[in-house]
Amino acid sequence: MTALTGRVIAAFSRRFIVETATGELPCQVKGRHLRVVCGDQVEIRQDGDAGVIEAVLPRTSLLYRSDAFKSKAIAANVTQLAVVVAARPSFSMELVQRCVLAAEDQDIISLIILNKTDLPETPPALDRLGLLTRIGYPLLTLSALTDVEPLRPALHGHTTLLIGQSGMGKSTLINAMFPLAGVRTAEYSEALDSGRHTTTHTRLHRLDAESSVIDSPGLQEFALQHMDGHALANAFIDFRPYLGHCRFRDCKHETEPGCRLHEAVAAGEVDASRLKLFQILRRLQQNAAQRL
Ligand SMILES: Nc1nc2c(ncn2[C@@H]2O[C@H](COP(=O)(O)OP(=O)(O)O)[C@@H](O)[C@H]2O)c(=O)[nH]1
Ligand SMILES: [Mg+2]
Ligand SMILES: [Zn+2]
Repeated sequence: MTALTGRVIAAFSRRFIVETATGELPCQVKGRHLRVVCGDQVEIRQDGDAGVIEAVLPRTSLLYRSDAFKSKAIAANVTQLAVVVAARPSFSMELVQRCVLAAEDQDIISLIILNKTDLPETPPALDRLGLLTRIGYPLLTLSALTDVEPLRPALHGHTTLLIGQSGMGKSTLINAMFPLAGVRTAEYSEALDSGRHTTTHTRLHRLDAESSVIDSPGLQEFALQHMDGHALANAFIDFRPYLGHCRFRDCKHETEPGCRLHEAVAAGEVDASRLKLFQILRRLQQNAAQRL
């Protein structure tokens, strides 16, 4: 038995692959209460050609996936979120913004990738993304079918979580950047004897010693319900210069007089659709809190 530390590079339900200094090891988790996700730094005890995860080291960030009823942690220690969109099929600007908000809440930087630039509908898609690029979010344009090289410099030095609605070209990007991704996944699911989990796993692909990409095929939506109204407003980085300057300290930025955010919208300093999204999300959050 040997004690080791390593990083979780594949998560299949309750089974994991951990990368250590000496190689990759299939692992299970000790006990029912230890929560382990892809990207975690862990302490393991190796026994032959398998291991047991005994502890999770402190995380710098943790992102949650959500559905109607619960949220579930999906990736730890992510430093950058990359949201993939494309002109066809059309993408939801609300979903892109929700992703970026979840990242802001964890102090993670965001990158928007407009894929399929070979499509003629690309210019209107670029226009729609202006809502976020005007605020300062970086945008990278590429065609994954032709050339993924423009993406590499943006990934350097980061653990990037790659997400996107289905059809945007996420798998095409992953396969172009990591040609062995499919083979490794098959190997892992054999090592873990969990073939039936291959479609719901999360993977960390290494680009180089300092850079990696986490891919989670099922990822549709991030959880925002765990954020309170204050955290939510702060996640809108374009609101930050105005927060704390409303007439009422506890302003909900709804219909209160002297709301500095409403003034900023009226003056054209903040986009009206951003304030509207904030109000929608805050109400969802309140409803979720009432259900608990
Ligand atoms: N025209 C064009 N099609 C692309 C590009 N990248 C991916 N696709 C196509 O978009 C479709 C969805 O791609 P896929 O990678 O499966 O998307 P995912 O659902 O996000 O994983 C496939 O038919 C791809 O061939 C691109 O750069 N240009
Ligand atoms: Mg896919
Ligand atoms: Zn206000």
